[in-house]
Amino acid sequence: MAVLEQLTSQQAIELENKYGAHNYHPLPVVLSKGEGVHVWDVEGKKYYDFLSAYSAVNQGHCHPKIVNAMVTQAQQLTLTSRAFYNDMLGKYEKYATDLFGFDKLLPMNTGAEAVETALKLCRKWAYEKKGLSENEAEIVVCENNFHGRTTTIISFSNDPVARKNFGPFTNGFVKIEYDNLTALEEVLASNKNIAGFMAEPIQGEAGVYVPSEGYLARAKALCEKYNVLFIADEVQTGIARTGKLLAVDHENVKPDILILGKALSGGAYPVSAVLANNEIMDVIKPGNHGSTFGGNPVAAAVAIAALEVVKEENLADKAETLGQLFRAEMNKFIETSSVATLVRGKGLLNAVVINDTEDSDTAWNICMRLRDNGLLAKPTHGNIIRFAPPLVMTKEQLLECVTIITTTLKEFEK
Ligand code: IF1
Repeated sequence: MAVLEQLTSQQAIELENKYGAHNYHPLPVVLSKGEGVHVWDVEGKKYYDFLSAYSAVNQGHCHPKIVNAMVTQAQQLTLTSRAFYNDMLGKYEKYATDLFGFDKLLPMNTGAEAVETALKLCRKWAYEKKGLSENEAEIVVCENNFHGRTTTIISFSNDPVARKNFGPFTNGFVKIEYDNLTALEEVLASNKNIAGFMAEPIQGEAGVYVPSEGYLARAKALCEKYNVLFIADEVQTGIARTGKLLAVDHENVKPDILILGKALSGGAYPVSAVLANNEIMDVIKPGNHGSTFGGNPVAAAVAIAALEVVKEENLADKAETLGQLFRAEMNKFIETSSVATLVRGKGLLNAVVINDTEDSDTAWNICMRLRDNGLLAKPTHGNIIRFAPPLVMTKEQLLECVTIITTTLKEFEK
C-alpha cells in the first residue's frame, strides 16, 4: 500500500492498531478534514465536533486567519531555538501579557510542559523569595485533578489508570478535596512549607465539575493570607471556553501564575505558556529552564492570530450565550428523561450525566449513536458525556445539535 493512498476508515484504524501504541481507545471514526464547527471522515460523512480536541479548537477547525498566520510564518522562518532571538517571540509576549494582564510570559509547547514550568517556578520562588529551606517546598493540589501526563504530574494524580507502574514518583505535593475551603485553610495554617496551590477553575477530567460560587476568589484570598502562590491551570478552561477570556474572570480572580495551552493556538500547533509578574518570573535565570521549540516563530505567529480571533469574533460572549441556551434546552429534556439525569458546566464546557453506573457502557453506546447521527462526543468516567463544541457555532447550529443529542438520547430511554 502506497503511503499516500486514500485509506478507508477500516484501513486507517487497522494501521493505528497494528503500528501505534495502544495508549488511547478512540471512538471509531477517522477524520480527514475540518472546517469551523464541522469535521468530515474519510468516506465524506460530515459531523458536528462536540469535543473540539478537548477544548483546543475553540476558534473552529482550520480557522483561515490562524492557518494563514501559520503558513506565512512557516515560509519565512520556523525555528531558531532560543540560542538566538527571533523577530516574532517578543511581539507575541507583548501581545499576550497585555491581554492577560501579566508582566511576563514563559513559552512552552504542551499543557503538561507548562504545568511543569509552573511547578518549577513556584518552588524556586518559594526558596528564593518566600525563604523556605531547600527541598522542603510543598504544593497543594486537588483530588481528581488532571494536569497532564509527565512523571511529576502523575505523582499527584489519583487516577490509578494514569499512575499504575509508573513510579517512583515526585515528592512535595499535598492533596486536598476540591471545592473545600476548610481543607485548604487547614493545610495552609498547619504546614509552613506550602509554596503554592494549583487548581483547575473547573475540573475537566473529573466530569466538568464546577466548584461552588466564590470558591476561586476565597481560595485566592487564603493564598494571599498565607503567602502562597495561587496557580490556575487554565489549559482547558482558558481562552473563552467558559464564557469569559479566563474561567477565573468569572470571580475576578488574578492568579499569581497562569497556565495556558490548547486553544492558545486554536488547535493549529502545540503552544503553551506560563504567565506571572516580575517578582515571581524573575527567579528564572538563563539555564534554569527551556525547550527547543518553546517560543518558536511559528508558535508566536499562530498564538497572536488565535488570540485575535477570540477578540474579533467575541468568542467569550458567544460561549456564554450558547452555553446558557444549551443547558436550558438540555434541562427541558432531562425533566422527562430517564436516561439523562443532569447537565452541568459553564459557557460551552458542559457535561451530561447518564443514568447508569460508571462501569456501564451506556455513555459509550450513546456516543456511538451520536456519531451515526452526525455528532462527535466522548464519554468521561464511564457515565458522563462531555459536550464542548467550537465556540464559532451559530444559535441555529446549536439548536440543531440539541435536537441530534435529544433524539439520540430518546433511543436509550428505558
Ligand atoms: C489526553 C482530560 C481534557 C488539561 C489541564 C493540563 C493538561 C490538560 C487542565 C495537559 C490536558 C487533556 C489531555 C487529553 C485528555 C484531556 C482532558 F480528559 F484528560 F481531562 F481535556 F479534559 N491541564 N487535557 O486538561 O495538556 O499536555 O495534553 O497539552 O489525551 O491526555 P497537554
